[in-house]
Amino acid sequence: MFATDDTIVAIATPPGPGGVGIVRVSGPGAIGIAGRILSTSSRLAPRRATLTNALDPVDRRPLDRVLATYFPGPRSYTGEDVVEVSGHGSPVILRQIVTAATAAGARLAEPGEFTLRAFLRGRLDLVQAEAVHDLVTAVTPRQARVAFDQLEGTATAAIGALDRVLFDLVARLEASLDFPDEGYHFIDARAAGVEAASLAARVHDLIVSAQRGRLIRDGCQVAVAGRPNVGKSSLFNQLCGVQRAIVAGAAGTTRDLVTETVDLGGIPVTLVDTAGIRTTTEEVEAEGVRRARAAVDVAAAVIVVLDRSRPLDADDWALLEETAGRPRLVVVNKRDLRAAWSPAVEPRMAACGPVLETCLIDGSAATAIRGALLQVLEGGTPIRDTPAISNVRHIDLLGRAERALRRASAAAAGGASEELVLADLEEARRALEEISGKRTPDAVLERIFEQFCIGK
Ligand SMILES: Nc1nc2c(ncn2[C@@H]2O[C@H](COP(=O)(O)OP(=O)(O)O)[C@@H](O)[C@H]2O)c(=O)[nH]1
Ligand SMILES: [Mg+2]
Repeated sequence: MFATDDTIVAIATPPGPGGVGIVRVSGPGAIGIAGRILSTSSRLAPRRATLTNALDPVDRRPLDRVLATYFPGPRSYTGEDVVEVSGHGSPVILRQIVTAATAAGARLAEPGEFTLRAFLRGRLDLVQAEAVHDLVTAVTPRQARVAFDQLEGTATAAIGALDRVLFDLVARLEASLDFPDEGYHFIDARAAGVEAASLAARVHDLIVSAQRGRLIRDGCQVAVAGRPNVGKSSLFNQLCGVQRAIVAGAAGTTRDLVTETVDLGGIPVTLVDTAGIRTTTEEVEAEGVRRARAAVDVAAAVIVVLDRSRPLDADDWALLEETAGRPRLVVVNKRDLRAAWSPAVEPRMAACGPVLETCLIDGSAATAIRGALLQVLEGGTPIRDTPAISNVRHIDLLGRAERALRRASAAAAGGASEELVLADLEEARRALEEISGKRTPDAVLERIFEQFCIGK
């Protein structure tokens, strides 16, 4: 990757004007560079805000009145000497301060490089570094909570607890191999297999709860589908809380996909309003219908909207059939109008899962729809506490650990040698260590940190 022994600089606050803007300098040269870009005569006192001026690198005239804070390593964010300069949030001034710092010997930081250094210097493990990114980019309070807990170490602790048990198991099995003649077996392959199986079950439980964590971290897509004019756009708008999609009496109004992300019980849900699905020969509408079907195909859940004031037709049944077996909410709309049919007496509707009857001309049904949709997304059991794991990279690696542990236990049960069982246990350990960053390939590190913004 990049050098880790030089001094880096970047604007840490978002682009554009703001109340305050912060330039962050980290590395062995931080304090020396601060001395050259600031007008303070004395060295900055550690962890104290010092009121001073930032100087123009060319004519040494004051650029801005700033507060400078020196965080000596190793007890700083990056683990190195850090100086933060808070000026007025003017992009021009902040850029000039950065230029002054580079003229004084700093290098422009790459995205995520401050956090990468924190990781490399052991201030954070990889899971916590990833949590920093999740916290910064969270859009719902619940995402922020999960990320903050992980930054505080919940996920690290959960993985660490598994790794300790596994480490102990591997150590005992290795000792049995290394000292076969001592007359004392620390543990034999068969017993190790039994322990591996129970550990696999613990990993599995963690994966199950992590799937729900993932829903909070990554959110999901929900498509609103149905025939033209049943009230899809009305439902979409009410869930969004704004008049986002055009609602009209004419059939075939919505032609392209309209999307909006909403906070549904802490889960960032991207709702997709679609064109009414019907058989049509009109070119633009037909394309809309194709896009609608594609959106339905990729969505995590589908809301199928039906109109109670008109008899169900072949298009309705086709959609119900296509979406059967998927996480789905069926909304039977226009209950204020005279009913042409009723879900209660329509025998084929019995197998449709949750059905909600609504009137969507006012907002009165929104709460009920949100509640029903949340239930569909959570798979029946509400996500109450904050799951320890939520990141798909961690979930994949936990899966790899679980498979290796199951292989170890199956091999041991089949009478395999200590060496063979050990190989699978080692593989499980490697997977856990890749999560925490103890043993993570550089390419993976690069991929993780390049998602960060510059200055973080
Ligand atoms: N009476 C009645 N009309 C509704 C209801 N929901 C939607 N509408 C009307 O039905 C028409 C089509 O609604 P829209 O949301 O555009 O349906 P879409 O084509 O499925 O997106 C509009 O004129 C809406 O005002 C309802 O519950 N009752
Ligand atoms: Mg519409």
